[in-house]
Formats: sequence, C-alpha cells, structure tokens
Amino acid sequence: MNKEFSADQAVKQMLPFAKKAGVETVWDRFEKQQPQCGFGTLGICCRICWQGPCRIDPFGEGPSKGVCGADADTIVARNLIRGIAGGTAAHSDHGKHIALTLLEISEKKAEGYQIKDEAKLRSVADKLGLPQEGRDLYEVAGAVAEATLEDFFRKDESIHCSWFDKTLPKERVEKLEKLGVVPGNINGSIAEIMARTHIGTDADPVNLLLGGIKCALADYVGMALATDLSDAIFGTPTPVKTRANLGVIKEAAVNIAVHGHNPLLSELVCDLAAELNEEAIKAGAKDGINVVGVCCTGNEVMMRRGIPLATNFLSQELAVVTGALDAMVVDVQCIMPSLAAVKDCFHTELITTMPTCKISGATHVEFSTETAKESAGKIVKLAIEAYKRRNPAKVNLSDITQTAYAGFSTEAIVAALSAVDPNDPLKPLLDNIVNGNIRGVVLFAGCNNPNVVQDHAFTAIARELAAKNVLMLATGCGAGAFAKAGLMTPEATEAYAGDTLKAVLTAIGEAAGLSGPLPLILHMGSCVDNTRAVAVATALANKIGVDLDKLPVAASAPECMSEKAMAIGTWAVSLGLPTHLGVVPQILGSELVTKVLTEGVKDLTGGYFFVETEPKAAAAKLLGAIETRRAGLGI
Ligand code: XCC
Repeated sequence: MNKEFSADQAVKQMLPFAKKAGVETVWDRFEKQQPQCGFGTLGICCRICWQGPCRIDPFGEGPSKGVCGADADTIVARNLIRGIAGGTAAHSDHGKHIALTLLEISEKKAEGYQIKDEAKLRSVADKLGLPQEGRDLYEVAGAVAEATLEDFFRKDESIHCSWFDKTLPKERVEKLEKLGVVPGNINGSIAEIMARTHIGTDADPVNLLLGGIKCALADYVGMALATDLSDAIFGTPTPVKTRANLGVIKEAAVNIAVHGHNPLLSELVCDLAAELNEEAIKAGAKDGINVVGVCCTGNEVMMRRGIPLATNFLSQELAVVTGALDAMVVDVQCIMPSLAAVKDCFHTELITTMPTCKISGATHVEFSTETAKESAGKIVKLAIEAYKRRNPAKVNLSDITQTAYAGFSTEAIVAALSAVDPNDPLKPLLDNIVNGNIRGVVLFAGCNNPNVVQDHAFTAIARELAAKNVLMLATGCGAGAFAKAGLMTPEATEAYAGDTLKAVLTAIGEAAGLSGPLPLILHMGSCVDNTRAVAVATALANKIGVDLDKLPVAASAPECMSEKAMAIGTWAVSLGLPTHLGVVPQILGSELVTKVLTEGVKDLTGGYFFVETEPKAAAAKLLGAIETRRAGLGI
C-alpha cells in the first residue's frame, strides 16, 4: 500500500488486516470510483426530472442548457440547496425526536428518561421567555417542548422561529430579517426548497441561493434546540478525561460500539450496559462491558459520560475489522451500508434501531421512547451472545489510543472562565483577545472525506494555528480526528501552543483546578453541537456590542462531506463567519454561484466561503481572515 489514505496510525495498522480478511473498505471503493464523474464534480448534472438526466458542457462546446432550459447557474444552485435541505432535514429530525421525548417526559410517558439538568431546562425556558412561576419541572418541560415544536410546525411563517431570535445577537437577526431569510418553520423551510427546485419553478440562481440560506438557518435552529434539549434530558457536559482511537476496543470485554447521531438510544445502552455488566463477566468477559463510540453518537456519549471514542467516520469499518467488536449499534446518519458486509466476515452483530434507517443483513431492534429501556437491554444481551461467538483467530486488536479531554460545553467553558473572574466570566477571554494573547478563535467542524488523507488537514492546520496563538474549538469528526491524534490534551498545549496562548490556557486551566493548561483544542461535541460555539460567539458579541461578523472568529471544515456539512457551512457564512472548505465543493460549474458564495455574500452577511486544500495555506488564510477582523475592530 503506497498511497497514504489516513494520518491515523491505527488506521494504517488495521488496513492490512482488512485486506487479509477480504474486507473491502471505503478506500477500496473510492479507488474503484475513479475517475469520478466530472459533471457531478462541477455540479452541472441535473437529475431533477425525467426529461433528463441533463449535463452542461463545461467547455462551452456542447449543450449550455438542460432540456427544460435551465442553465449551469440554475442547475448548480438547485443541486446545492437540495443538499442543504437534506442536511437540514437530518439535523432537525434528530432535534424533533429530542423535543418529542421531552414532551413525553413532561407527560411521564417516557420510562427510562428524566430531566437530568433542571437548571439547563429552566435556563432554556427563560431564554424562550416562558413563565415558570407556579409551574413544576414537568410543566416547564412541557411548555419548553411545545414552544420548540412550534418552530417545526408554525402556521404563520412570517413569525420567526423562537430559537432563532432568542439565541443570536439582535443586530444579526435584523440583518437577516432584511434579507428575508429568517425561518419561521423548520419543516416549511425544507419543503420550500423542494418546491422551488421542482422542474419549472425557481430559475434565478441568486434567489435560489437565498432560499438555501433560509433553509440553512432553519438547520441552525434545529441544531440549537437539539443540543440544548439533549443537555436538559441527559445533562450538560462538563470536562472529562477519556481515550480515543481503535485501541479502546478491549480483548477481555464485551465491546459495544454506539454509532450515528442521536443520543436517545445510546444513553440507555450505556445505562443497561452498566446494569448487565455481571452477565458479561459470567459469559467470560472478565472486564465486563465496554461501550465505545463512533462518529457523533460517540461524541455525545464521550462528552457526557467519558465513553471512549473508537473512531470517526472514515474508519468505522475498521472497528469491526478488530475482530473484537461484539456489536455495532447504529441509529441515524453517517452509517456506511458496507458495515453489513464487513460484519459478515466476523462475529459482530450489526444492530439497526430506527424505522428510518435499516440495513439489509443487520438485526433490527426497533427503538421507541416508550420501550427504550427494553430495546437497550435486548441490544446489550445480543452483544453478550455475540461475544460468545468471537473467534480469537480473527482478533486484530490495535494498541493505539490517546488521552482526550472532552465535555467543553458553553457552560463548561464559562465555568472554567469563572474560576478566573467569578463576577465577569467572559472578561478574561475578551481581554486576552483584545490584547492579542489570543489572536482569534477557529471552530473546526465537519466530516472525513476520502478525497483527502483522513485527519491530516485537521491536525496540520491546527498545529499551524496553535503556534500562531489561535484558540481552537472542535466538533463532529473533526473533534474525533483531534482526539485520536492526542491534540485534545494539556500536553498538546505544552507542545504546540504559541507562548501567549499557552499562558492563557494555563492560567484558566490552573484557576479551574486542572493542574495544568486547558487542552489545545476544546471538544464541544457532535455536529449538532456546533451551535455551542455560536453561543460562545454570541455572548462575546453581545458583551462588546458588535455583530458576529465583526469578531475574529472563523470556521473550518477541512474534510467536509455530508449534506449536513453543506447546511452548517452555509449557516456559518450566513451568521457572518469566514468559512474554510478543504474539499472543493460541487459548484465550480457555475462561475456565478461560485462568485456569490466566495465574494458576493460578504456584502449581505459579512461571511463567505473560501476553498483551500493545502493545509499550510489554509491555516494562513484562516489567520489572515482573523487579522482582518482584528483590524476592523481596531485591536
Ligand atoms: Fe457524519 Fe457527525 Fe460528518 Fe462525522 S462530522 S461524517 S456528518 S458523523 Ni458532523
């Protein structure tokens, strides 16, 4: 194997085992897809109606219009915003499940769930302007759930989503209101995209892109509510020390991986794993049950329970290739259908749990909030049974893991800062940004993508920015990349942070009772938790009385892949952030769309996309964007 597929040492260690076992991995399939379709790469293939498929000739020699007359600009814009709608649907469906669960808890119908963080629930109620006097906790929960669900179904869409208005700076809300892009109803915004991109409807690329922005902002709403309500139900994360990478899968344990995105089931799997631990020991697993995470369900349980993270998106198949994974339990999103074939080479149970996410060849244990405990128990028992079938000759354990600190919710960051200044927690952060000890903040988000070397750009960009005293936050598979690489540790701060950043992280870490600096990169959670970073930025913006597009804050998605990443990137730009993409987006077939998203949108929202596939250059451009913002603020 000459070509480098991944920067992850455990992946490098495991790929030869995959080959030996006859397992086809994502990288094998990626190779088989080469060369990938040039029309699709440029976004100029239209499959919306059955007059087509139609393709525009990018060299200007063949057709310049589809059968209906749509040109490259319309086709590219339509394709892009349909992707945004897909991402918004995925996130908000997750959020809706959480809100409906909160409603069931308030009606005392969801056995196995409770409100673990009453203070968070009450602060959400305050944020939404819901009265609490004379209401018990369950009544408050019911009111919060109803008000949240209203954001999905509001009849009068001219009224803004509550979670939009109540979580962003006033100036930002007004700016977006003037553009006519504030969502009033999440489901409506998704449906609107599907309607306006139907054959023979919206053919104005700029109007289409504005529709995409509105839908992406609905995505922001769905994510913000999913995060906050999950905190109320499962607890708001606080800093926790754990481990990451495939070496967390243990020989002497029943290993259960929870994979996907929604914490509703995985939380109960963790509870039931603890309850049924003795059964696993009786079955011969002397270390009992070992729950590990993959992708964002992994991030959810890592943030709240310190469950170790086995791996991120691109290497999910390799968790099975260890031969010691007894069950892979999946909920929704980013689950490779190939897992069914991989598990056939081993003893692993692949268990699907959601009616909207089944995989042929997997065992389906249907999950519902009423029967969640029962389903979780059944799943853990299936894992114990599978353990008994494990074939020692097929075990290829990895010895590679790194320490990782997770659990940096907005509240946890504020709590750490309070240790420095209890009366004005944001002041130490702000002062250090103003005096230049911290040049700015970069939020790393997004996926893995086999178009680039797994995890490489994340870690390379972060090392550059650390040396330049940039404070870094991370979510999703980006956070997974950093955790696996050992960059979410105080030791990484010592090794890579510039002098002034190191001094600030050390002062905060020591004041907060860690006997050393904060980790180099703060793990803020799963993809839906990107809104935690917006909450920090909004608090800073409100404190100094500026809009978000004035702050020295940028976003970076070096390996973006999913439709959800398209939605997140678009709302980041809409909220005013310079947003880096390390993978070339499928829009270059339209010069107009490319120009609008990289330049024109600046005049509308203050944010913009830029594409840079080379990590050093990307870091330099992120830093440049931060310095421009600093100059704008006169600091
Ligand atoms: Fe999926 Fe969230 Fe992307 Fe990872 S980061 S590949 S969306 S698991 Ni959100």
